[in-house]
Amino acid sequence: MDRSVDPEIAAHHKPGTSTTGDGAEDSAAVTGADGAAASAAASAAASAAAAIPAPAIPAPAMPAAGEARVVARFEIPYRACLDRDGRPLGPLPSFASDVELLRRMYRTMVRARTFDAKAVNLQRTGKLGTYPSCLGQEATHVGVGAAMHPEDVLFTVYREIGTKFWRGVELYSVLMYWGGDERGTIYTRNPQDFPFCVPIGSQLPQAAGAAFAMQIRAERRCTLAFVGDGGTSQGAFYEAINMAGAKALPLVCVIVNNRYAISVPVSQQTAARTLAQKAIAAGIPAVQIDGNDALIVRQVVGEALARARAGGGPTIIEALTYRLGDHTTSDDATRYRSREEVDDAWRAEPIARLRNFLTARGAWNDTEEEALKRACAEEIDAAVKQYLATPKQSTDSMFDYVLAELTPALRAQRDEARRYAQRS
Ligand SMILES: Cc1ncc(C[n+]2csc(CCOP(=O)(O)OP(=O)(O)O)c2C)c(N)n1
Ligand SMILES: [Mg+2]
Repeated sequence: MDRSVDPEIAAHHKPGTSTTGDGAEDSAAVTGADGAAASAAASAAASAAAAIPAPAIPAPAMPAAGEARVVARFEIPYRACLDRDGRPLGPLPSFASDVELLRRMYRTMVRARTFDAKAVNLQRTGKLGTYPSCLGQEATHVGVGAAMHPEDVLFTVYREIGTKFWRGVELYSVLMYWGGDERGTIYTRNPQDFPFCVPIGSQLPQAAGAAFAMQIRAERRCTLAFVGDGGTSQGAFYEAINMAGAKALPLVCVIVNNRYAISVPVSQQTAARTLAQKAIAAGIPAVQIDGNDALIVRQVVGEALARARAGGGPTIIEALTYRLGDHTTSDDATRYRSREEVDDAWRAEPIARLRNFLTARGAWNDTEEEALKRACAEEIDAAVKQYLATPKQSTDSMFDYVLAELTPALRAQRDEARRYAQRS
């Protein structure tokens, strides 16, 4: 990296520091281990360093011969508001007295779950393409939505319909997308948000780029990016969080640890005890939370976004949840996990938990539950009708928006697609 030409870095460094440090100790540390290389590098960088000095590298005090001295320690806090039955674990955040907010969160979680079941049925009857269920993850998804500001930018993976619904994406659009129609990525109420992202991890460098743009433009808004537990093994994850840490970008990354990447459990994915700790190498604050507790999700994501908005840089939040359904409609999870494990996960599921909490406070009742279920069913039926009645896009649309002029190979593919479409 050429620090001499990067105004961002220049802005972050104090004037008056030098490549060899402020004091004798620093100087020894920089030139001591590899003196020749260090001084060659120092002289090569001398003119640049004169203009934009690099920061001093603090030298650790020398340990006694053969002994180790701890130079840094890290901790990953865990946070939750409610127990499995929806009982408060202690004093609640102030927004918990906003009953209307909590009722809206609950309604959106139920709406997402009802839609989810319908989408799986549509796929089973050949009316939808492959579909990834969000069953069991609704608190993480809706809690994030409730913490974001409308002007923030959202990058999801493929499951987070609860966040999308909260931000105004229509049920119809989600059906169109999973029906294979790109018009399902047109979000009229939140056009700055990105569509679902299927290539694992690839949304993260884009999210870091969007956050960088916000920083350069001095906008007071943030980027929020989801990633799965499996996604944190991708190089793109590390590259993105490294940049976010180095540049103090307004990026909040929520790792949805649903315990599986298709059939691979987290224990086979990584030797790390938490996924949150991956943030430490990037110099980013990290926290692990109960992702089935909508209150703590709303709280911790809200705090992280507020800090990012105020210029405090990124945060990584690992939300512990469980994928109660199959990976997608192309999967059969009974082949790789036990009935007992899934039954136990059902006892910690997020919707009953929030309903218990609201009911105990007199903020929800059975009549409202019935009315909500009816309203969801009607709304979903209307969206399905609209989706099924939408005329299919021409196969040309796959080619029309890729290049201004098609290459001969793409022209041949377009013509083949036309012939295929006429046959089917
Ligand atoms: C780059 C890339 N490699 C592989 C795949 C195939 N694939 C689809 S989903 C998935 C697992 C992702 O697991 P995780 O990140 O935990 O997300 P989850 O599905 O559990 O929400 C894989 C490997 C892909 N979509 N993209
Ligand atoms: Mg996963």
